[in-house]
Amino acid sequence: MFQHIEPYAGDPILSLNEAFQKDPRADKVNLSIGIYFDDQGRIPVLGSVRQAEAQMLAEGGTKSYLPIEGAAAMRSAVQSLLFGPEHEALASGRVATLQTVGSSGGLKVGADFLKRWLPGSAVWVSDPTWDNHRAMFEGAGLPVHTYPYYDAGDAASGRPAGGLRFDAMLETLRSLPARNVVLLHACCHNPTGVDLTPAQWQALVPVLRERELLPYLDLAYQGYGDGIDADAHAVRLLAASGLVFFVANSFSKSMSVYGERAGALSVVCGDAAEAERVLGQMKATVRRNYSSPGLHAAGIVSRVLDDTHLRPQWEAEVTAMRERIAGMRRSLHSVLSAKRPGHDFSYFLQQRGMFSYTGLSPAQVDRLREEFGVYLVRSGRMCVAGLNSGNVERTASAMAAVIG
Ligand code: KET
Repeated sequence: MFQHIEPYAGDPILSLNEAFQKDPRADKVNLSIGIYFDDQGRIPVLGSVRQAEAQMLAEGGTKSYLPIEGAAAMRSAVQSLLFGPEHEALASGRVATLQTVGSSGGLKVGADFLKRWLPGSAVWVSDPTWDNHRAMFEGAGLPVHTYPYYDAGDAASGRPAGGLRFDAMLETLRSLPARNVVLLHACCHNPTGVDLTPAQWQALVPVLRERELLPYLDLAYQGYGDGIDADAHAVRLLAASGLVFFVANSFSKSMSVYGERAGALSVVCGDAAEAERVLGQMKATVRRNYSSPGLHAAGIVSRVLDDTHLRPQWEAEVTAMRERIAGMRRSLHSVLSAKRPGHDFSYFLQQRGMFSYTGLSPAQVDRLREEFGVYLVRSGRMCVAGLNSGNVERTASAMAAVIG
């Protein structure tokens, strides 16, 4: 029956993380998967999250199913978090929000919905993007293409790597047929750490509108760029511009609740009646897939966001995580600059969020892993959030050695 089945090559990120766990070397460094580690190298359980869980345990309650679209309290808390509590789009009821199984669940539910209701549309992702974007949208049966994004530099003209090819990106978007889907990282681009500036987001809006494109925002790192509200800038700008768009958002990183699978999908529609129909068909999509999302994730997220004590505590915890990463960027930059003078490492300071695109070749990445036990994704993506005061020197020395 199953003799013909091909072996699974594994996922480039998750397989690497598994290989790291099996590595017996005591001084190994995990800069592969997009997970925030604290200065002791642990994945923290935030105090705000622990308290929300303690509240839930004390209250008792049942373990019944949630509705298909998730918990009402979580859905409305997500809406306020993304759009700000007073946003017109919320007041007029034109945002359809579902709690989903992580933001991955949201991205895929949205992809299945698009396949059914915007037949013939293609999806355009940045070059490069998170590998799973292509896999998920192609898995839903949609063609996936790329638009120019990261500037790898040009040796001939001396243009350095690390910028954004914004003009080329706009030029491609201007050539797309109507109703094509444009996947955009709302902040902290994965894998490059290179984001659009507010002015560039502003310049993007008329192109999306004139070409009748459907923006699909992925907001997986809210709070890791400039702050919780600042990182929702793109969401709020598109909503204020009257565009119809999707946004999948994650709490995996912002609340450090990876395994709880806490995320949501919101669709900003033209009016409340459209939003109701969209929500209905999204529910149909979920029902025939995983039926309903998890209760525990909803309890954590809604309590942390809505409780007058837990909310500021969480905001302070997010700030501390963001600032610790920024500190690691500065340390890595200064140690590397000292070890390899004449080499430009300023990209570590300019790139935002959890990731830096190092420009290391796959061969250099392999050498880092094999010889020094330092794990990066083979694209050269480094999760800066895996650095700490105990491993940053050694990581910098290893990098300096492979750079040569
Ligand atoms: N979007 C982006 C851009 C992203 O980087 C991730 C996870 C997700 C969505 C999914 O998050 P969820 O936990 O489903 O809400 N990225 C890291 C982990 C992974 O690959 O699954 C990573 O890039 O390492």
